[in-house]
Amino acid sequence: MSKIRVECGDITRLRVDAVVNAANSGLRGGGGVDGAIHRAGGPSILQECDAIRYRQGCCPTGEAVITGAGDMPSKHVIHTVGPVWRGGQSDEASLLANCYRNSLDLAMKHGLRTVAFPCISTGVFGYPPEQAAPLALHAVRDFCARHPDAVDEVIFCVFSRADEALYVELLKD
Ligand code: AR6
Repeated sequence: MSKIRVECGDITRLRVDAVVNAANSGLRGGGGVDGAIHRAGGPSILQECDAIRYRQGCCPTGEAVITGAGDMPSKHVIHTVGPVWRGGQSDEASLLANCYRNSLDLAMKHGLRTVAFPCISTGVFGYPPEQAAPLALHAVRDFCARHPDAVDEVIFCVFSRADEALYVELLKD
């Protein structure tokens, strides 16, 4: 059984097996949590991202790739590319669910047992947080139900009190 909980704060400070990055398909770093992860982890993360892009090209929306975590206390970064919100009729929901599912799948394949997610797509990419949160939780619960021994703990690492309130309410059920 996996434990699912919410924590409010900077994901780069978490001592977990994997932090998930809300990346872009070029894997070149950027703003938001992506920028924070590359700043905190140092240049090795971008070097590994460059090597991945050289090997397999860009990371499509909904997919995930893995690197080390450089100078961060976590061990790995799972970079996933969330959908840009275009009003909700462009497959955003299933693409966002794929991010959570594929990130956990990658964690499972690498034997990583504690995983922290930011609120993927809800910053620069504009996905409404109140729609993203139940979807994220459903995708994670579904994965954990299908793979009960895969991970010990999934943390939703929110960055605002508003997002914290959303997840606290949803986790009551
Ligand atoms: N720890 C945890 N969460 C954070 C942190 C942090 N240090 N910093 C920001 N957040 P965003 P997106 C939250 O914009 O919408 C980048 O340029 C933030 O408050 O980081 O998927 C990439 O390169 C929000 O709740 O990601 C892409 O181009 C959440 O992380 C694009 O932005 C996601 O916001 C991806 O946009």
